[in-house]
This record gives sequence, C-alpha cells and structure tokens, in this order.
Amino acid sequence: MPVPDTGAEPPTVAEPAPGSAAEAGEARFEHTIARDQRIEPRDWMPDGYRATLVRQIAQHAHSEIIGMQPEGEWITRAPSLRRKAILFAKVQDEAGHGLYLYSAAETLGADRADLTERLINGRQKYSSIFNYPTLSYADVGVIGWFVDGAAICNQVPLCRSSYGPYARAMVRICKEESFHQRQGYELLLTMMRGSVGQRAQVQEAVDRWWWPSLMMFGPPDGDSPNSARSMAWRIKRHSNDELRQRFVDMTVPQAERLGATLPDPELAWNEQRDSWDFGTPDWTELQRVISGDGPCNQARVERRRRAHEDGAWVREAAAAHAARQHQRATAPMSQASQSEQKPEQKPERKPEQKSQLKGVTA
Ligand code: FAQ
Repeated sequence: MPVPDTGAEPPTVAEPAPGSAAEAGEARFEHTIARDQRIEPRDWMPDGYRATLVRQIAQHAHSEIIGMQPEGEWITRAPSLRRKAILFAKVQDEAGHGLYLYSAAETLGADRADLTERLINGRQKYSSIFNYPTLSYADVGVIGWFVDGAAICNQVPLCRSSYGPYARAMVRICKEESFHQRQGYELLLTMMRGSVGQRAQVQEAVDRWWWPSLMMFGPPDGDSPNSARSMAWRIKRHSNDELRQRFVDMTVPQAERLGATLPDPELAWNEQRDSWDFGTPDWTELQRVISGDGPCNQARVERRRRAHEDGAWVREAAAAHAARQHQRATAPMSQASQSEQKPEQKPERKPEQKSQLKGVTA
C-alpha cells in the first residue's frame, strides 16, 4: 500500500545491518546520515559525533547567555518605554535560547551544571562577538542588524542539522532571531531619520561592529579544523566562508537602503560570482579574542560567574522542591492515602494568641 504523503519528514528508520550490535549501530548511523535523516538521542552514535555536538551546542548556549550582557547593559538606559520593552523581550529571548540549547546538550549526556562550570572557568568558548563593548544606543540596533543577521545566516541551515534535538531547537530560535534582526534594523532606520548626531552615531556603530560580525562565522575554511568532519556528519551544512559570503550579500543592500557605509574599501560587486567581493578580516584579532584577550572577555565571564553564584539559592530551592515532589509522588500508596485522610492538624493556638491576632486584624 502506498504511504500517504503527510508532508512530515520520514521517520529515522535504517536498514538493519548484519554483525555485532556495535557494527549494526554504526551501519545504522551511517545509513541515517547518508539518507539525510535525523539521529535521535536513543540512537547509537560515534563518540566523536557526540563530542562535536556537545562542543558546538555548549558554545552556542554559552554565546546566547553571555550575549545577554552587551545589550542588557542598555535596558535601564533605553530612550523610551517602548524601546525598553522591546529590548527586555529580546534579552529574555536570548536566555530562552540558551536554555533550549543546554537542554539539547543534555540529551547527549552533558550536565548543565558542568557546562556552566566550564564556561566560567574558561574551558569552553563562546562567540567572539560578545567580547566587544556597547558604547551607544545605536549599538543595540547594530547588534540586532549584524549580529542577529549573522546568527540567522549561520543558524537557519542548522535547522536541518543531523541531530534531531539541536535541529528542532534551532527552528524556534531562528524565528525569534528574525524578529530580533528586524527590531535592530527598524531602530537604525528611526535613528537615520533623526538628527545629524543620531546618524553619526549609527555610522560609528556600524564601523565598530562590521569586522567583528564577519568573524562570527569562524576562521577561513583553510584554518577551520572542525568543518570537514562536522559537514560530513551534516551537523554543519555549509562552510564558514560560504556563510560569511551569504551574510555579506544579504547585508550590503540593506546598508544601502539604510544610508550607512560598510567600512570596507574592497567591497565590490562581482558579476562573475554574482556576489560581493570583500576585504579580509583581521584573523589575528579573532584568535586573540577567542583566546580570552578581547576588550571585554574578563568582564563578561566575571559577570557570568557572579550571576551564577548569586543564583545559588534559587537552584537549591528548586532542587529541594523537586525532591519533595518526587518524595510525594513515590511514597507508598498507604502513606499517601493516610496523609490524604488525615490532613495536617493545625496546632491549637493559646487563647492569648487568638486575642493578639484579633487585635492585629481589627
Ligand atoms: N568565536 O573549526 P572551527 C548569536 C572556535 S549566537 C569563538 O571553524 P566550528 C545569537 C571554534 O569553536 C552566536 N570561537 O569550528 C545572539 C573552534 O574551537 P574549538 C553563536 C570561535 O565549530 C545574537 C575553533 O575556533 N553561534 O549570535 C569562533 O566548526 C545577539 C576553530 O573553528 C553559534 O554558536 C567565534 N566566532 O565552527 C545572541 C552557532 N569561530 O571548539 C545574543 C553554532 C570559531 O575547536 C545577541 N556554531 N571559533 O576549541 C557554529 O556554527 C560553529 O561552531 C562556528 C565555528 C561557525 C561558530
């Protein structure tokens, strides 16, 4: 009987393979990847595949969480209630993205507390872009336009990543990034319609953020040790340079429309390639920032460490609550029904306490 076309993706079913269980698992894995289907947490996967995913997803999650800081610094200084509400919502979305991504990493056996420890001890990376300062309100707009724009170019293909939980998390994240990009561009359009000073502020922010935004896509393909393996496993669908080119091609016409100049004298339309030629980012700067020596690395990590320590009581309270819930849910029926029959007795108040209370409520 023909299978009706429901428009849904085909299930991740692979041909059974002969041989040992491990061989069969490996054959199923290869078959699933070759058919461009999804690997799910329950499936066998090579250790390297798991480790690569944990590395990339954790870095991505950390980037969202650290990425709340540069714009978050402007929430109290937003120029109007409307701008404040928009910025608040955006920064909250970023926290949500971090949480989806930590959850996706947990499906691979990673522990969220351990990932956070690795971030604040400098043992795991986060995106270089969040190590630059936000000096004016125009930076909020330029981050939305460039940084979220770069995130969209990089992350829309990740919606088709071979690992199911990561790909599914990316669908929602990308929808929200798209809104973020528009709000940034809309803020800049408003500023460009404003005073000479506001226009200058936009241009100055564009000048500062352009090159670091191009670096978000990672080193050039020839210096990217992880790309080939990640692309063969279909975790990454495009190389760093391909995505960087897409971003440039998308952004140049937007800059023209805005009336801002991208700070690259080598930017030129290339008829043959049907794309924009552009200059070379300063790759030594990227390496410096990645290795912890960017303008704000120390401050960003220190602030994350403080927030983590300040939040210890919330985690302890949540864990205690969960333990109590679990205890109630797993208590033997007899105990549970006894406690249902005998509601907790309130201690009888002494007469003088009653009169004191009366006085209070009168
Ligand atoms: N910054 O071999 P590759 C956002 C590292 S979220 C820091 O090319 P790969 C939303 C790389 O990890 C932004 N480190 O590596 C938002 C590797 O180190 P390792 C984050 C970088 O993984 C907007 C080494 O260099 N997005 O913006 C960077 O194949 C506004 C060699 O590099 C994602 O994480 C860098 N720029 O490709 C939030 C997307 N580039 O681990 C708030 C998912 C490279 O070997 C406000 N990630 N490195 O020690 C990816 O697509 C990839 O991981 C790449 C790097 C493209 C970032």
